[in-house]
Amino acid sequence: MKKKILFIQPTIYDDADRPVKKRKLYFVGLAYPVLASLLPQDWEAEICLETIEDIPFDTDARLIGLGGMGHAARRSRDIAREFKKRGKTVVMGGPMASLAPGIVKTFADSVLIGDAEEIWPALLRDYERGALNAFYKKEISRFTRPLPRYDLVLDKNIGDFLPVQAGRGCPNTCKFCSIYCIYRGVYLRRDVDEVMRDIRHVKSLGFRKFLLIDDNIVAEPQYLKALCLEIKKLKMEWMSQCAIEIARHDELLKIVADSGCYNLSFGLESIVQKSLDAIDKTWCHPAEYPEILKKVTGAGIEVASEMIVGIDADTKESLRATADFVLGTPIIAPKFYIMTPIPGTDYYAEMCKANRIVEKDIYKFSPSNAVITHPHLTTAEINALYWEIYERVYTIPNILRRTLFNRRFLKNPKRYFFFLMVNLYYRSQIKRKIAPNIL
Ligand code: B12
Repeated sequence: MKKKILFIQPTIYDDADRPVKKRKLYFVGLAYPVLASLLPQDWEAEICLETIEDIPFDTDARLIGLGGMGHAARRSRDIAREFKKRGKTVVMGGPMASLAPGIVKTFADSVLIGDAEEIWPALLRDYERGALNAFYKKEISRFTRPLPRYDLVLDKNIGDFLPVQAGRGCPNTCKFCSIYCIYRGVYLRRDVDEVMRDIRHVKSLGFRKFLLIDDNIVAEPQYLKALCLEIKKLKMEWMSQCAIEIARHDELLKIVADSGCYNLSFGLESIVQKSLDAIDKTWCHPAEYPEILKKVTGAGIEVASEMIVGIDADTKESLRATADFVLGTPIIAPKFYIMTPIPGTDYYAEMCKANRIVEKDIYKFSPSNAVITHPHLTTAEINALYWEIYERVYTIPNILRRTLFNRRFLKNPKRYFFFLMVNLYYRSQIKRKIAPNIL
């Protein structure tokens, strides 16, 4: 009989501490299809997407694989405990395991730190001979991998795109960012041919779209150019996230747009230069943001944004001005997060040292809950300003202006209806005081 592992992509808790459940899950992570592709022949794998599926706690799998992301790691902890009660072996990996392995080890039998590609087989061998170590870590020497096992998620109610990864890590050194604190500025990328193999496979499975889940697809502009010239031939559509740097490369921006990229997410973080400097994002200049956003949307790529509320230089005025700023730009799906020190990041170490963390239970950290002291604002003020910004940015007229009245609407009505649905969904979450997210 084959040995079996059950991978679980956990959901998160809502404010009433209930696991969030949905009918459809748009974003499927790539970790489990990758880990499943690296299993020896005599192993089989099952993936459970908890947001849309019940966890089969009575599984015949003896080994349980769990990931953990940010504050969602609390759900991973609770799932791990349930499986431990049932005598299963729980192995954990992913960003929280990599950043805070000591914490994660308190509820998992074994913790894989960093990338799994080169150490995962050793972990499985140790498990088979009953000699699992507490921690596993091996930096990858060359970024290459077999075709991900997408087949394990195809029968589930997922979005109309699959994840593909070209590169990993980011050369920027923003101290609050989990990716910088895991990869320390190292950027590794796969050969264009190998990435194209995955994208072609996604297309052969009947998908017209894919999500490049890279942390910063413009980390090496020449590489991105070579990749996009190949992607263009497939006549597919794709989206991704990257540094605003992309707007500084006119030719590249055009090539990216021509290759089918229709949406990029930018970490703009703040409109206050001092706030950006305080989080080591000195290379971003808010004064340039309007021009950058105009350029990217002008090239035919819609922009989603991520911004932070409650960095040290923020004031009531600057945060209110942030809402004005967003409303004055073509950003189609703006998102905000309260400044949170993620355990394991340099920012967390700095906040601990300065004794500024007021919430000692890290499982209470969330995107909508201020947990550190601030020079000008109380935590209650930050929380209130957070919802005030969201309320203003997500009024019905503002949503319509961004989506249906978008001047590119007629070019692709289906796309803008999709953005309209995303905006309305975020609005409904805001009304229920849930930090907007498509799980
Ligand atoms: C796609 C994605 C999502 C999707 C899908 C989520 C999912 N559960 O898979 C969506 C949009 C739903 C999402 C949501 C969230 N996300 Co997210 N997401 C990503 C993104 C862009 C790609 C993930 C991915 O597939 N990577 C590719 C795979 C191959 O890499 P990997 O996941 O690192 O896996 C490798 C290793 O880590 C390891 N590994 C991973 N898991 C496991 C498990 C086991 C058992 C083992 C052995 C090894 C292992 O093996 C893999 C191969 O080497 C990452 C950025 C990134 N670079 O990872 C952010 C990221 C992981 N997300 C992040 C966050 C904060 C969140 C949210 C908490 C956001 C929010 N505010 O609500 C939620 C949490 C949702 C949840 N239920 O857990 C942070 C995590 C920070 C942290 N310290 O944990 C990241 C790093 C983004 C960032 N720059 O901050 N996310």
